[in-house]
Amino acid sequence: MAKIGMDLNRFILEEERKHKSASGSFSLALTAIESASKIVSAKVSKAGLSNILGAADEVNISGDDVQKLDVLANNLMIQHLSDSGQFCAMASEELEEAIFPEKGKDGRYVIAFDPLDGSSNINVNVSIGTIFSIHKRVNGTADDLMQQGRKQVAAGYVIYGSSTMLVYTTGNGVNGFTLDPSVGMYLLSHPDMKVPEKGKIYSINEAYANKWDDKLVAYIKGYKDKGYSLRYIGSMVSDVHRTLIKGGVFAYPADKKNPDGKLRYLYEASPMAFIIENAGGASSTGAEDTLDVKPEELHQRVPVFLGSKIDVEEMVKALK
Ligand code: AHM
Ligand code: MG
Repeated sequence: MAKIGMDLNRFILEEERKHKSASGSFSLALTAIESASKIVSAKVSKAGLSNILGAADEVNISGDDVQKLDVLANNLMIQHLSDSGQFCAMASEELEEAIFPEKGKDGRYVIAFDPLDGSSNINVNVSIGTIFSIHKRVNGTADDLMQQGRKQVAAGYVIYGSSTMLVYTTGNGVNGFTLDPSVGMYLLSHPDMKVPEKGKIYSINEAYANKWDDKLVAYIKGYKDKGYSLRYIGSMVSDVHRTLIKGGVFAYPADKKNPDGKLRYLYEASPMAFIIENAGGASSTGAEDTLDVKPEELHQRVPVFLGSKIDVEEMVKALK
């Protein structure tokens, strides 16, 4: 097992060496995400100062407003991913259509990402994150983004929290790296992460209970009777990160107003499911394993239930 404190770049290279046929292309793809996320992290940590700095520092000469952080994160991701030349197609929560970077014409991968998930939390200083999902190129069209979650070659997130962490999997265990801001390096802090088989926390926006179906209302009441705690940040990366470490269930179900829930498949539900399942947990839409969904639209929504294997399986069974 890799040693605690190992630098992410070395970790990526050592992983690459395990695959005899690796060309280095995949490592370059991951490194592009790493560099973009470091810049986003620096910007997020100064978010509270943007009004102050904006006047002197960040308003451009034509007098345009300081760029909103989610737009900035999106631009940074696009720039770094495009420059890497490894991606032939990209989809972002911020863009209606897929984009095809000129430099990535022969890129071997496609990527979907949410540059700054939970961005409504920026103003209240709550942790937010970047989520990404990588698949292999098939024929170089936007259809390559419409692959089942199970076919991901990598998925991960960066959480901009009390510290910045990058957590990712290539389908062979989940590893977490903490950014040491003094040296600007991600260091292995959470090797081989595992979701506890069962937890004591449920995480759902209970304010929508009057739009849920009766089975869900009854099931959540059961958690209270069993002594579970409720934790809901309203920032998926933070809620999933806590679920990965402490166990329990994170859910964003369908309700009477949103028959498919709120969260998007390509860059929210699918990568998080890949991470959680690779850490020994479970993930479901209520109807099937999240990783079996074959998406049909770029911004398709799906209901989400994920977390500890026993908790998720019991919940999904009870809701059927
Ligand atoms: P966003 O992509 O517009 O930021 O919305 C996604 C966020 C998730 O991070 C979070 O799980 C969810 O919205 C919270 O929604 P709600 O406020 O309805 O509970
Ligand atoms: Mg989002």
